[in-house]
Amino acid sequence: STSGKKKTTQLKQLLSSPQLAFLMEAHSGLSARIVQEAGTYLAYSRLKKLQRVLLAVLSTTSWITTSPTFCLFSKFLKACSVSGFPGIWASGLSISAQLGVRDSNEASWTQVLEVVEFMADATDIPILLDADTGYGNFNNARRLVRKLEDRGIAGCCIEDKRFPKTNSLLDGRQQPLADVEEFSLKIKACKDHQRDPDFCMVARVEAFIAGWGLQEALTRAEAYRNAGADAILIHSKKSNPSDIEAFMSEWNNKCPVVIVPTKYFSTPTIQFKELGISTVIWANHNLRASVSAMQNTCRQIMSEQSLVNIERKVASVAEIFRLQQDHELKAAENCYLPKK
Ligand code: SPV
Ligand code: MG
Repeated sequence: STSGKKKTTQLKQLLSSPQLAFLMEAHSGLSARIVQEAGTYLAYSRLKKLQRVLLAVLSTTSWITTSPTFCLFSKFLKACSVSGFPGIWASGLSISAQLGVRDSNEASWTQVLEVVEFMADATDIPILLDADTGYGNFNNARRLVRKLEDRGIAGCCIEDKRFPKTNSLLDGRQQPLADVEEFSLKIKACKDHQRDPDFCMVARVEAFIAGWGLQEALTRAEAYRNAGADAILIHSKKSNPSDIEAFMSEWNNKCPVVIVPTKYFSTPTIQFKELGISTVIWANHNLRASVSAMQNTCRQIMSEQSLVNIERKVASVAEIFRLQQDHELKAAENCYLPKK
C-alpha cells in the first residue's frame, strides 16, 4: 500500500482514531480507483487548468510543457495535493444496482465477493464491505470473513436484520430485526474466526430504521460491542440527525461510531465531529452520479444522433486508458515481450 500498512490496519486505525474520517462509496473496480485518486485528481485538474491559462497567455505549446519550471511546478502541485479518500464503502445498494438487481440479496454472496475483489485489486486503500446480514447465520458470516481476508478486503459491516434483507431507506417496508443474542453471537463467531487481528467487524444497528426507540438501539449496540465489534454503525432515515444525537449523548464513546447521513444530508459535517462520530460514509453518490451522467448521455446521443456535442462532456478515451493503468502494461510489454 501507499502508507506501507496493511489495509486491515489502515481501516482499524481510521475507525479508532479520534479524527473524523470519511469513506466514499464505490461499486466496481473503476469507481474504487476513482475514489482512491480523488485528491490527486483534484491537483491534476488544477494543474491542467493552470497549463491552459499559461498556454493562453504565452500561446506557445512545447516550450511551457517541457520547460523545467513547468515540470517543477507540476511536482510541487502534486506534492501539495489533497490526498484522496482514506477508504471505500463497498455499498450493497450500489453493487446490487450496478448489477441491475435489487438490494434484497438477489446477487449471491459469491457474486458480491467477485465485485469486491476487483475493487480491492484496483486500489491500495482499505475497503469496508457492506455485507448485509452476513448472508445467512453465524456460520455463513464467519466463512465470508475468511473469504474477504483472502481477497484483501479490510473489514465488513453486518446489520441486525433477517435474511433476505431489505434496503433501510425503502418506505413502508417491514424491517424485521434479528434476535439480539443471535446477532451478537454472529459477530463473535466472525471475530473468533478472522485470521488477521486487524480485520474489522462493524456491527450495524437497525433499531431506528425498524421503528424502535433509543433504548433498543443502545441495548443492541452494547451487546454487539461486548461481542467484539470494532465499531457500531447507527443508522437512521430521518431527515434530521436527532436519532444520531440521542444515541451519541447516551453512548459515551464506548466504541467508535459510524454513520450514513444519506437522509440527513444537509447536516453540516462539523456537527458530526462535535457529536464524536468516528466515520462518515457517503454511501451511494458515485452510483447516483453515474446514473445521472449515463441517462443524460443516452438521451442526448439518442436525440441528436451525433457525438459532436457529447465528446467534450464525457471523459476522453485516453482518460479511460489512464484509469486502467495502461502505461503499466506498456512498460511490462517492453520488459517481457520478445524484441524481434
Ligand atoms: C448501502 O449503501 O447499501 C447501505 C446504506 O447499506 S443504506 O442504503 O442507507 O441502507
Ligand atoms: Mg446496504
